[in-house]
Amino acid sequence: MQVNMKLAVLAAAVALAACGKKEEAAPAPAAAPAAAPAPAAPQEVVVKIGHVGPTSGAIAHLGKDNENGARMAIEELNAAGLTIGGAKAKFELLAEDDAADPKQGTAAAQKLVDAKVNGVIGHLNSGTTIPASQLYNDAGIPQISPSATNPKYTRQGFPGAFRVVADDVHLGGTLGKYAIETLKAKNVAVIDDRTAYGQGVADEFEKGVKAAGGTVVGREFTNDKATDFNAILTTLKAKKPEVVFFGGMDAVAGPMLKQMKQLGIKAKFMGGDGICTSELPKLAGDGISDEQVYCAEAGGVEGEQKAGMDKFRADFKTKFNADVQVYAPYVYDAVKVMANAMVTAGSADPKVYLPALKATNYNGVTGKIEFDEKGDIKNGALTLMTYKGGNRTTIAVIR
Ligand code: ABU
Repeated sequence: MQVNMKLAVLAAAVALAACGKKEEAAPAPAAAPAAAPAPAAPQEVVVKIGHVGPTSGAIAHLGKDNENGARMAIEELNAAGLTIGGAKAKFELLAEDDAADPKQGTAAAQKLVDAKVNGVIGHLNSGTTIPASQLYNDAGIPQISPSATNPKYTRQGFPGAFRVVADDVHLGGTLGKYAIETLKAKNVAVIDDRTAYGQGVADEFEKGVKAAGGTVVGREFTNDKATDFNAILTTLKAKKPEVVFFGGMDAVAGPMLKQMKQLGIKAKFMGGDGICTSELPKLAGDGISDEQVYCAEAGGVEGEQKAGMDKFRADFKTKFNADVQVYAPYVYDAVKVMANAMVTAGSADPKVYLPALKATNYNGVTGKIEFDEKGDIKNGALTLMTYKGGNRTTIAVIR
């Protein structure tokens, strides 16, 4: 016990002495803090580009056409080895299907917002593009539509909303004037599918007809999933129109043409860009005859610029074993325009590259792309077309 006590006292004394020594010790000279190494520049920046179109449903052929345009651009961007702000850029495509349905459109948009995409190309339809644009705007994500033509999209005051094609005011108005002044119709009938696009372009067509001195003898509507038009076509037949205009997409226009033939309606058939596809002759079967259908693509090139578009179409056919439907080249250019803005700004951060996107001055396969203060393409073109021998044939490119 005693030994133990002695040891305990000794240990306490040693500990105290050590403490005292510590207190007495002169403070060590402060070592200069080592300079923090500068953060290394990232070797690679991953750029997520969202794309949305209907890759299922009745117009899946158009959604796939658009998506393939995006795919082609992304592959070329990666092959080019671009750098953004000194880092090698790796572009990734996040492709979503909205089935041309407004509700599925906002669900797809939310997925892309949650995935923190750097920008969005799409959607294909006006009816999906407009509600989705609210989500992208709220999230500060720039969006370029390659094909939605309803004017409302760029008239909401969203700073990040852009469009690389002409709108329905231009499209419908020009076609209305063409029906009266060139096709020499006096009486026209109008049908629309009640979508944001179909109803809008039909309204603009009506205005164009009336402004050119024509008469709208009947207006009927259907929907974008309908297959039976006998009732409305029979009503319109009695009014003897020389032209029937349809505001809607090719999947509805095809069967409508067949039924017009079955009912013996000999009128010319007109529509906007939604029917002006490579697929229309297949969808219409024997319901389409040469120079019966007139439509317009909401863009176009002429002169020296045609070579670039022709090469794109040939490359697309080789790569996907499919003809361009309508808007693949516009999607392709939209992706390149967005990437170009990121390279120019040295950042894929939407806040940083948005000013460069607004200031775009880009020569693409679809021609020169510059945006006006709303985000619409400046000096947009239209390509008037008809069908001969089952193929789209260009009549003229007009501005
Ligand atoms: N512009 C024709 C097809 C897309 C849309 O605007 O709904």
